[in-house]
Amino acid sequence: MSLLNADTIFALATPPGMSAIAVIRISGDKALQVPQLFDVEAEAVRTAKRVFLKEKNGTIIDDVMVLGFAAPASATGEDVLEIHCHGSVAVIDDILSVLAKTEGFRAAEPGEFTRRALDNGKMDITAAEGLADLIEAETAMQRRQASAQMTGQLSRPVGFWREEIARLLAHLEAIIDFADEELPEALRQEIAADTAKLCAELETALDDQRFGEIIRNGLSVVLAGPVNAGKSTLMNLLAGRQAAIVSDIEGTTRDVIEVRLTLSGVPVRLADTAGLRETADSIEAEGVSRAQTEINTADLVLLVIDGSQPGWGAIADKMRQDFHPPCLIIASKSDKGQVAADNLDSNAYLSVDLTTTKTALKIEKALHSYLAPLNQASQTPIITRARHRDAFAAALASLQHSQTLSWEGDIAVIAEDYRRAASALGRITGHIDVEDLLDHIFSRFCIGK
Ligand SMILES: Nc1nc2c(ncn2[C@@H]2O[C@H](COP(=O)(O)OP(=O)(O)O)[C@@H](O)[C@H]2O)c(=O)[nH]1
Ligand SMILES: [Mg+2]
Repeated sequence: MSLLNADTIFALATPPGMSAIAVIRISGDKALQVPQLFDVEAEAVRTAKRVFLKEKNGTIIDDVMVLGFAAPASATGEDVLEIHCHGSVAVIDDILSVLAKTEGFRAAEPGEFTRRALDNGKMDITAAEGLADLIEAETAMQRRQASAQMTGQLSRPVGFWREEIARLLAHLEAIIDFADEELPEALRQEIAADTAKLCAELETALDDQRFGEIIRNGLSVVLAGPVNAGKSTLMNLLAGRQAAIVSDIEGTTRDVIEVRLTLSGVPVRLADTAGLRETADSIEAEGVSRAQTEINTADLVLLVIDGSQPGWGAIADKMRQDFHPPCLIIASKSDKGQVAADNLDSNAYLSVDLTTTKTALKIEKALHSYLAPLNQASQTPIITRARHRDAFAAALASLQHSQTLSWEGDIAVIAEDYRRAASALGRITGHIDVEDLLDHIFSRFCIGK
């Protein structure tokens, strides 16, 4: 236990401000003695007790409920006490200030309860990430993915693969230890086959079209195109509010404006950008450069262009050549008369009148092919962050490298590859050390196996 962990920590667990009930959570060695600080004798382990917390002079602070959990059977693995008081700013302040003045107690740092749960083996890193995502979830899809990760959707397969790699590694180490003996061909084949199977499973997990990251961060959709095309008008239409300034003055939008919305159940981050053009205005030029950065990292670009102007098709076609992500062309101002584009098939773009709210639905429908796969994914993806993806890719690369080596000459290098693969997966859950796993596996080996 570190010195900091020796403190008993406390925090308001509910949002600050006025509310019916507020919960103050306390974790650490002294947590269960807290009622005594308020002149209350209450044994509250695993029972909710109604008590009157009092000031030193005997006046009642509040009529509260206390609920205790004794270590290790608590959320943090330490003694925990919850005080359910009335959600009054004054009551909360009184209780917190008594705690703050007491020796051995201090206010918790952000995330410190979860950190202690992690340190005490109550959860692994993936569960902590899942919990953070759950708290931040704004859509049902994000909530489902977060609870799945919190309850082992990622850590289960990772644990299984890591153990499988360690099992194969144990065989390799045994072979190294008994180097003078003939290498059993059947064992070599079994290890090769099991490794190939593992690689295939890791490849399948990686081949997920980044759905997990997209669900967590929102599908990144960028509105791009020439100035005065209607990008900001479209942004406001989809957002259902005046998020961006709309005007017929060219170069109105300069900074990137982002709104979060849900389209067909899918969380979307929609970014409005400055119109793409050469400009002498240095601030607008910075806006254009920011627009280009947004475009390069987007999942989808909506290229908005004034479809009532002759020649728009050629401009749109030229612009989209520079876009890396998939691009949907939106020809605006159809109310002013849609000019046909010679170079584009009529179903290669969407002709819209952005002055009517009905257009929002039309655009949402047109986005269906991008949104539906996210909505209909048969199972929740297991990778939800770039760090998971990097670790999976590193594990796969090490295993694949091992398969290119010769058993006769390079068995020690092969073993090192397995060790690297296991540590890469271990980084995901925070179980980096392979040796404990090996000890466990070797303990089940009998001599000669
Ligand atoms: N008639 C008509 N005017 C539009 C349409 N879309 C945008 N506008 C107008 O075009 C001008 C430029 O729009 P804005 O959204 O600021 O363009 P941006 O520079 O691409 O962001 C504004 O005066 C809008 O009201 C449309 O579909 N029809
Ligand atoms: Mg604009």
